[in-house]
Amino acid sequence: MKRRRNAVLGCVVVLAVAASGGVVSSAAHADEVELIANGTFDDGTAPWWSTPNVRVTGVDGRLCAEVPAGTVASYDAIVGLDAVPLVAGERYRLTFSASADAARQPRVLVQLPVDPFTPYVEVRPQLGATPVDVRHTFTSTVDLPAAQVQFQLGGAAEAWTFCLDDVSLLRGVGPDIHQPDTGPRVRVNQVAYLPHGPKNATVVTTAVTALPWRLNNARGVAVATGRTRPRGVDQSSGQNVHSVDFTRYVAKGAGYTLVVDGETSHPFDISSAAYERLRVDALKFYYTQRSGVAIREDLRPGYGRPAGHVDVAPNRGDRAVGCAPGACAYTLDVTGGWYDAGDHGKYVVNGGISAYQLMNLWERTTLSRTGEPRRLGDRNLALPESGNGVPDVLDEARWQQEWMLKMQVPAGQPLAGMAHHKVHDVAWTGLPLMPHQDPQPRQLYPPSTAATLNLAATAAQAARVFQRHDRTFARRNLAAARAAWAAALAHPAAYAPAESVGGGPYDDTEVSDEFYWAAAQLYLTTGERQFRTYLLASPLHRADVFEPGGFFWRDVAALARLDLALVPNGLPDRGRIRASVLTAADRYLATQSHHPYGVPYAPAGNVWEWGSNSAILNNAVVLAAAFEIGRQERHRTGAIQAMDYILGRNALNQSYVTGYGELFAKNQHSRWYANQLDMTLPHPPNGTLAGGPNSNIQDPVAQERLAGCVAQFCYLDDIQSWSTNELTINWNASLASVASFVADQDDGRG
Ligand code: 9MR
Repeated sequence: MKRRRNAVLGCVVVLAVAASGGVVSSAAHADEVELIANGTFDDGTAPWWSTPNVRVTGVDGRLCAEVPAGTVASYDAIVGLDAVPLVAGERYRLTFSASADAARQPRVLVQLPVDPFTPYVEVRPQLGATPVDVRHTFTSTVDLPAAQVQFQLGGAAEAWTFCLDDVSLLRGVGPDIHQPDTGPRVRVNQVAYLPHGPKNATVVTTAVTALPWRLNNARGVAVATGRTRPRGVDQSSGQNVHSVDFTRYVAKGAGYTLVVDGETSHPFDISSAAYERLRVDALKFYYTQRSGVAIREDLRPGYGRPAGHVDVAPNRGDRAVGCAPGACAYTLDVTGGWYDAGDHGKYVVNGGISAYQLMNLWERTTLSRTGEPRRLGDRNLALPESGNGVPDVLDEARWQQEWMLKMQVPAGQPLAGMAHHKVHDVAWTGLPLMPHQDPQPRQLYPPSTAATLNLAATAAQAARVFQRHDRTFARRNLAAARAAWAAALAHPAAYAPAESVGGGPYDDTEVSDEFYWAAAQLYLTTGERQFRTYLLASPLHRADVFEPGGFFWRDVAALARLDLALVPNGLPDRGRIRASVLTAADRYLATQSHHPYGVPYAPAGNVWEWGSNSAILNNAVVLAAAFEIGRQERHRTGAIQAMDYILGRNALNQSYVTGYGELFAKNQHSRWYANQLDMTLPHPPNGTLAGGPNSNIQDPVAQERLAGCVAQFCYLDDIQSWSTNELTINWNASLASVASFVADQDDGRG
C-alpha cells in the first residue's frame, strides 16, 4: 500500500501537529531519512526474506506470511530485512501496520545480524484481525552499519497468517511527544458519586463566562441544569477550565452524563455500590503481591502462579540470604512478605508504612462512628486464611508483619535488634519476569535506623491490634518492637545510601519523624512513661507535621499525630493534638476549594511527586480523620471529593485505578502483570492504583514522550514508565484507606 507520506529513501517533511491538552508537539524534522527498502510491498516482497518454513506472498499490496504449525521459539519463523544502518545517538522511529488471523504477539526486533544476534530494539505488538498501527521511537545505543529488522513469528502450536504493510524506519526524527487522547472536555468521576455526597465536575473550555450545564439520566432526559463557574487557568494542567457543582441532585441511578459546551462526559453512577467493591479490590491487591507462597488460582482466577523466591531454581533466595561479602556472618530466612511494587525487592521502610496503613485501616474503622468493621471482617478478601476467625485485612497485614520480624538482626549478632534495610536482587532484571523465574542472587542490605524504627512502629501497632486475635503473636511483636526501639536509640544515625543497584534505595537521612512515629505506637500500646516522655519532648510533637505534599514512606510524623489523635490515650495535650488535625484538614480543604479539579494537593512549585496519587489520597486520609474528630461535614465532603480526581475528574480524563471507570490505567509497571509485553500475562488486578503524574519524569520512556509536560500531564500508561506508572504496596494502602472511608459513608450520610 502507498504510504500516506513520501518517505522512500530521502528527506521527509513532516508537518507539526498542533499542540492539544497542554502537551507540546514534536517539531518538524527536515532531516528524516527512510531506511526501509520496499516497506509498502507495492512491487512484491523483495528484498524481504523469510526462514524456509514460512511462505511469503504479496497480497493486495501487503506482505503476508503463512507460519506453519508447531513452532516453538520466536525465531523458528522469521520475516526479515537486511542492511539497515544504525548510528549511535541518532533517534529513529519504527512504524508498521500488522494483522494476524488469530490473537498473536510477534517479536519485532532491530538486531545484530550475526551471532549473538543481540537485539537493540524490541517491540511486542498484540495482533488480531484488524490491522494495528505500531509506532516506536528509540535512540540507538550502537553503531551498526547493517542491522537486521526481524519479525519473529514462531511459538504458536497452530498455523497462522501474518500480514504486514507500511514498514518504515526513519532516522533523524524529533522526539515522539505523547498526544493523549483526552476525550470529552467534561471531566467527571467516571465511577460514581455518592447520592448525598459532593458532585463536582470540571470543563476544559476556551469560554471565559459561565456556560449552561445539563445533567442527563441514562435515557438522555435532563434531570438537572445550572451554570458553570469559570475558574481561569489551572496551574496543574495549564488549561482554562470551569467547574460544575451538581451536588443538589441526589437520585440514585446509573448511566448519568453531564453535558456542557457541546460536550458529553463519560457516563457515571450516583450510588455507593462501587465503593464497597473498591475497598475490597484495593485490599485484594496484596494477596497477589505475596512473596514466598504460591498464589492460588481458585482464589484469584487468572492470577495463580508458583511461589516466588523460595530457593527453587532459577530463584536464588530468600530462605538463607546473606549480606554483602564481609558485612555479616549469618544468613536469614526472609521468605514471605509482599513484593514492594513491580520489582521483586522487599523493603522494610516502605513495607512498614504499607503494613501500618492496613492495620490502621482496621483500627480506625473499629474506632470510627461511621466505620463498618463487619465489611472488613473474616472471609471478605478471599485469602488462604479466610475462615480463621480473624478479619482478612489483618491476615493480609500479618503476612507482611511476619516478614518484617524476619528482617531483624538476631540476638547475639552485632547490631542485634536493628532491622536490615531491604532484601533484593544484586542487579536489575528486565520485564517481564515472573517472581519464581528471577535468576538473580539476593542480598540483605545493612541495617538502618529508619528500617529499625519502621519495625518498632509496626510491631508495636501489631501488638495492639492483634491482642484480641492472637496473644502470642502480639507478645512476639511487642518484644521485637522494644528490641528495635532500643537498637535505634543506640544507633540513631545508620542511614541507607541513596545509590542502589538491583532495587530501590528508600534512603532517608532525617529519622526524627520515624523516632516520633515508633514512640507513638509504643506509647499507644503500652502507655509507658518512657515513651510518653519521649513524645512530649520531641520537637515534632508541637510542629506542623502535615505537609502540602502529604505524608509518605520518608515522612511519617503525620502517622504518629493521626494515631495520637484517634486512638484513645492519656497524653495531657490530647485536645491540642486533635485540634492540629482539624487545622491541617482545613488547609487541605482550602487547597481543594481553590483547585478547579478539586484536588487537595498543591506541592511546592507545582512539582508533582513520584506517586502523587498516593499523596492526594493520603491528604484525604487526614480529611477523613478530621471528620472523625470534629464531625464536621466539610471534612467528610473533602475526603469524598478527592476520590473524583483519582477516578477520572482530571486533565487526562482517565481513572488511575485498574477496572474502575470508562478509561483506566492498566499497564502499570510490573514484572508479572506484564500483559503489554506478553499477552499471555494478565493486566494488574482490578483495584490497582497507578503512581500517577510525576513532574520529574525519571524514566527514559517518560523523558522521551512527556518532555515539557505540565504536572497533571506527566503520566503515561506504559509499562516501561516506572516513574509515573508503577504499582506499589504503599500507594494501594492509601487507596484502600480512602475507598473504605467513602464506602463507610453509605449514601453520603453514613
Ligand atoms: O515511591 C518511591 C519514591 O517516593 C522515590 O522517589 C523513588 C526513588 O527513590 O522510589 C520509589 O520507590 C520505588 C522503590 O525504590 C523500588 N520499588 C518501586 C518503588 C516505586 O516506584
